[in-house]
Amino acid sequence: MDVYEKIYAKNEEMAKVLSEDLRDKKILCVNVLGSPGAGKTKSLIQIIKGLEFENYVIEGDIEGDIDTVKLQELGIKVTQIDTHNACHLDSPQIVDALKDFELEEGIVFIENIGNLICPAEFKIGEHLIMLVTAVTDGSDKPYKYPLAFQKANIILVNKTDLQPYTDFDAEFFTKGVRYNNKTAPIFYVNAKTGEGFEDVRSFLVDFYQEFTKE
Ligand SMILES: Nc1nc2c(ncn2[C@@H]2O[C@H](COP(=O)(O)OP(=O)(O)OP(=O)(O)O)[C@@H](O)[C@H]2O)c(=O)[nH]1
Ligand SMILES: [Mg+2]
Repeated sequence: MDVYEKIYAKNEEMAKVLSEDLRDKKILCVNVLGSPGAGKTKSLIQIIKGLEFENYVIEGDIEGDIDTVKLQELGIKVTQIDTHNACHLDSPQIVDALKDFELEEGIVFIENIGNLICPAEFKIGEHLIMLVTAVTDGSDKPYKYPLAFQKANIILVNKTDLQPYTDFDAEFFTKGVRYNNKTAPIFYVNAKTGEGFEDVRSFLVDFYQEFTKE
């Protein structure tokens, strides 16, 4: 096993332990993936606004705390990880960041680094992957970044208010998603107004109920 394989295996092992530990504590962990600027932070704000759980957010960024400050100002419990140029978060970083919270039963959302490549390859203890894309990203993204779409459990297509200004083709997009992923529901949302987020919250509530039943 070369050094990269070793790092990868260690990360996977730690993710498994973390995910089981969180499950025992009835804490659902959601890994939020998406390209830079697709609307991950704004979507999280809309989701958390109407979600009656204890909610926690880990903000992953290459540099800076702009998103963390936004969430803090809204009274959301949030902590920051700066990866300093690394293109994805890993399990040891999450284990460390979770120490910043006094966790109760509820949901931990982890906003991963904005890209559709590496974050899809590294588990970080999540039970659910939420992929946020936007009409402005283009409808070809499932074809170009298949792994992220394959791994997603729920897909948000954001910025529907901008649809008239783009050539986003919903049929082509859905075909691409379904080629990789037969089951993930696709929700069209507008994080600017909150439109469409009711259904996203319902999905999460139902998922949480199933998750805590087992
Ligand atoms: N018109 C419109 N703008 C949006 C919508 N959602 C987000 N935005 C804007 O798009 C920009 C990026 O949104 P963010 O939520 O910061 O995106 P992000 O994916 O968290 O970005 P990074 O953390 O930098 O990767 C901001 O200027 C938002 O105000 C939307 O539904 N419609
Ligand atoms: Mg963000």
